[in-house]
Amino acid sequence: MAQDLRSYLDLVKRRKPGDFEIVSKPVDPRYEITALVVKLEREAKRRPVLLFENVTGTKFPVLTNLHASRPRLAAAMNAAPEATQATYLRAMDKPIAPKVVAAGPVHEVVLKGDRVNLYDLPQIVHHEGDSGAYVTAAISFAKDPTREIWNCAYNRLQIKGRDRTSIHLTTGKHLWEFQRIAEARNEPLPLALVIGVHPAIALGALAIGSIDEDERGIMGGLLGEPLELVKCQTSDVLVPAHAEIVLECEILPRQRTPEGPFGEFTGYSLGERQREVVRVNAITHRRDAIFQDITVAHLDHMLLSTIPMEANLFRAVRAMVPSVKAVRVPGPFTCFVSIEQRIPGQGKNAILAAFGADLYMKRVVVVDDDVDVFDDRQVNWAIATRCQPDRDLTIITNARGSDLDPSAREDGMSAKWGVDATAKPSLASYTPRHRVPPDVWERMKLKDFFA
Ligand SMILES: Cc1cc2nc3c(=O)[nH]c(=O)nc-3n(C[C@H](O)[C@H](O)[C@H](O)COP(=O)(O)O)c2cc1C
Ligand SMILES: [Mn+2]
Repeated sequence: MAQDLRSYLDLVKRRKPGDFEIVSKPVDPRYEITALVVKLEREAKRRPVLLFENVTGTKFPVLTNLHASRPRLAAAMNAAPEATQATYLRAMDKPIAPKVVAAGPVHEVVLKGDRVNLYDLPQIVHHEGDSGAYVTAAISFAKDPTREIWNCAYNRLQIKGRDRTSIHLTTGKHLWEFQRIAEARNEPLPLALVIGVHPAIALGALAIGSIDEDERGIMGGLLGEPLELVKCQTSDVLVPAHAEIVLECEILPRQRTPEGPFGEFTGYSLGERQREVVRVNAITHRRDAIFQDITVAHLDHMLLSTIPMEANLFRAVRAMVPSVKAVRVPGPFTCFVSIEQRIPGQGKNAILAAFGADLYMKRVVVVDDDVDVFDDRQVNWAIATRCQPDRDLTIITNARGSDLDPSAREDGMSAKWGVDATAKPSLASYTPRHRVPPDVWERMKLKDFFA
């Protein structure tokens, strides 16, 4: 499978021409791109990939909304939409190690020293109140300072100077761990921030699991072949050879800078925080590079991250409750799990497994397998009719959660609640649901009564 963004864009155009819109009219990167994405979604019920050719203040075209459709993400993994989760799980189970190649188009243009200028990039401001221009589609590639373990993640960058950005590292996540190890030795942490990739690479970057799991192998698993990497020009960090743009960077030890306000994926803005500082030592890119943006908190962002989250949660719950049927992440910090409960207590165990598998999880609702977790009404019905809160609610206090939860009393500290909405002691012995007798259901044909 081709590993570059452009081949994937060609695929999108071939699959469904209306799924790709080129905007050649000039647009202001301050709010106008986000406005068009959100208006298309809300008013026209459309979520095409958008390529803005003429963005004020930059020569780079801006691509956004790439990930805003599940069938498009499935196509990126060469999967049918209904096989999305199974395909992702297979890539987690059977990762394909990356391979280093001698050269790649990402090095067609190399800018070092005085030629590094982040202000040449599109200065995109997404929402009212944002403190400045942000890069929202950068994937970090970094190595544990003590061993050969690599990590990838999305980390937002606020542009702070010609060669400076802030970086948001979620407390307790893997890149944060690497940075803390480097900082304890008073060393910078080399990393690369990669912008503009095939969405299989984007989905792989968001894999959640042990710090020892290499996201680059999952990217390979999704691509069906080893991810091709080239060495950076100013460090030993390895980056996708076919990427559009790479920022070769270091996170500086013992430095912090104010970051935000920024409209987060939660739909809120938490105001200014102190964040780690990135120095950019080189920018490399394709000759006619495309700059990629992700519209924070909208479908482009949320669909992309839920596929890897749901796969990881499914894997974790299955390790504890083999008869798990489905997992859905319907919104921030929340998941719904359905299980075929064979013995009492498995609902509670599913809750524990989900909390153990994902730092962000704050509310886990477990239902029986006759409830469709993709239908909010059914989940609410199960909570209302199968749950006694004094018996079925589990509250965990003072745990780590997302540092972007506005309800937290202290950044990143959170209580968590599990709701066991399975029928007790078992679905089979529970008060029956009513229905029309099956023979009558079969016999009554709509066409015999209505035109
Ligand atoms: C568009 C987008 C932006 C994100 N921004 C950040 C960010 O700024 N900081 C962060 O810690 N995680 C961010 N995330 C989430 C992480 O990438 C995700 O939790 C990832 O799994 C973390 O990697 P790790 O599990 O290897 O630690 C973002 C995700 C997406 C899809
Ligand atoms: Mn990781």
